[in-house]
Amino acid sequence: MLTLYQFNACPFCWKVKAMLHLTHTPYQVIEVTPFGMPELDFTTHKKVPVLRDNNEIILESERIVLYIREHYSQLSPPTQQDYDWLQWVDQTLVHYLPPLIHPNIRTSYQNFAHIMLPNQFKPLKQWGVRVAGALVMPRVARKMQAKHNISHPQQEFERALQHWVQQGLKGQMYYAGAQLGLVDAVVYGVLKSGAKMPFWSGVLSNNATLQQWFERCDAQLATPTATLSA
Ligand SMILES: N[C@@H](CCC(=O)N[C@@H](CS)C(=O)NCC(=O)O)C(=O)O
Repeated sequence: MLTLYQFNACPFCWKVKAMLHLTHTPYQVIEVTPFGMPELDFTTHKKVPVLRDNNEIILESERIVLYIREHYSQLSPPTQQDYDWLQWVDQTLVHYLPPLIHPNIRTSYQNFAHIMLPNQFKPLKQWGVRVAGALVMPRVARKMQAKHNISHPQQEFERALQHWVQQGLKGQMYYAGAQLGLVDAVVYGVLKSGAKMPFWSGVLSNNATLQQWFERCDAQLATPTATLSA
């Protein structure tokens, strides 16, 4: 069985999970400990997601998505236009999430309730990790915001999603027409990573077409095909 090494909060990992769900591929999840990532001792790559398929170790979310398509689905290979959207997700869309989730210590602390798995650590450590995360992440998010020239995260995120609706969906049910596909799964997965956070309901209420597409994706992609490994 495939094993996905992940952080529950990681948008790149949600992208991979959406692809596994799209292709109905069973997998097990190992939640990686953020400090030192000891679960990844078998590789020098200290980033999640990592996918293990028997002896094969696949790194980097886009490569993992393409690997799943090739080995675990009947989906056609992506076109150049599909690749452009995958790039857009990694190089544009994903960068809005940290400043939206961690704009300040208070909101970051509240959002950590959705980021951390319940009972991920013993109670005192769970609280300590949440506090430490809420102290560190707003600073990290501000740095990323500056690096990617984001001035108004919410407005720019909503504009990016308008772009997806107008140029990606183009009035269709899904990106490729009537059929849910790889590009939908990748965009949906990244968005799903933030869907429990308060900012997300505001985004959806401003964009009915996005909301309808997201609900259609949810109906098909939210069902896990995973088992949680201890
Ligand atoms: N390009 C990578 C990005 C993955 C990535 O940045 N993962 C973050 C979590 S969202 C991570 O593992 N960070 C740990 C670290 O940098 O120490 C991919 O697409 O897989």
